[in-house]
This record gives sequence, C-alpha cells and structure tokens, in this order.
Amino acid sequence: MLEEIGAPYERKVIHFGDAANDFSAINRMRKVPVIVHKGTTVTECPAICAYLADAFPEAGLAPTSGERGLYYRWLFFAAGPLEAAASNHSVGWDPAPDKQVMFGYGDFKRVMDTLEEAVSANPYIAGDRFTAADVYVGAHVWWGLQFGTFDKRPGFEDYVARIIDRDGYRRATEKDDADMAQMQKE
Ligand SMILES: N[C@@H](CCC(=O)N[C@@H](CS)C(=O)NCC(=O)O)C(=O)O
Repeated sequence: MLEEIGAPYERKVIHFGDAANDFSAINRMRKVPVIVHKGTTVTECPAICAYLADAFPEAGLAPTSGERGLYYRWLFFAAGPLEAAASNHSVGWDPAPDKQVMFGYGDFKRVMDTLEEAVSANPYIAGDRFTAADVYVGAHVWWGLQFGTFDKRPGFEDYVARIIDRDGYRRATEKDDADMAQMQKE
C-alpha cells in the first residue's frame, strides 16, 4: 500500500521473538504491520489501507461515492469472515454444521464461493479500477494461493494476475526480498 501511495516512508524490520525489542509499546498485540503517521499509530491491514488511501487522496486509491459500497463491503468481509474462516480452516478446524450459525462466516466453502464470485464480478473488487481494497483483498487471495490455504480456482487466479501486475507490487516485493536476504545474513 505504501508503494502504491508513493509517499516517502521508513521501513523497520521487527525480529519476532526478540525480547529486547520494544515493539509491544507500538502495538500491544505485537503483530505487524503497523504504521505511524503524524503521531498516530494505525494497525490492522484493512485499516492501514483505508487510512492511507484517505490520507493520500492524490494516489486515487480511495473509493468514489459509487464505489464505496463494494469497497467497504469487501474490505470488511476480508478482515472478518474471510480471515477467520481461512485461518481456522488452515489449522484443520471448522465449525460443526450445527454450530455454523454461531460463526459470522458460517463455513469455509461458503466464504470461498462468495469470495470467488466477488472477485469475478468486476475487474477489481470495487468495480472497474484498482482501489486500496484490492491491496488487502488481493493480498489475502494471493497469500492463500501461494500457501495452499485457498483452492486454485480460476476466479482467484485471474484476479491475482490483475492485482500483482502493478509497479507498486513489484517495488514492494523487491524491498521485501531485500529485507529477507538481509535478515538471513544477520
Ligand atoms: N489483524 C492483523 C493481523 C496481523 C498478523 O496476523 N500479523 C502476523 C504476520 S502476517 C504477525 O505479526 N505474526 C507474528 C506473531 O504473531 O508473532 C492485521 O490485519 O494486520
């Protein structure tokens, strides 16, 4: 998202399990990513994407009024039902049929079917153009395909092909790879 925005930023790599770092002072949850902008700390990937899209409107990644419904719908769907269903399912746990009514996502297959339909309905999740919601929804789908937690469905593969064919994605991946190489040397 920061590469899509194009604003200057400083990256800080956190070593998990390093008791000496003071990361919990920045995020009590001790989870990444976290951004700090103008003295405000923002956590949660979808909040970071929506915040940056609003804070840097010149990047054109915030929704127009016509896109806003789909933009928020799928941003929140990915943060809630999708994230919970995918992580529970990936560790081998799914709610029993008589308990699915107690879970906001119901069951994993329903979530996958719904998501595949959503990413296939339009070129991008909120309509005809790429928005900040695609950074987050796209990351979920791409991660799920890479790590095998999502089925390789045509709708997912076509959507991901569109989402990653971007200079911002390529720049971010190069920086992540460089950080990873550096960490492996340390
Ligand atoms: N709800 C958080 C989830 C963040 C999250 O799961 N972060 C993982 C990496 S992708 C993490 O920090 N894991 C390290 C740990 O739990 O120690 C978000 O949307 O940003």
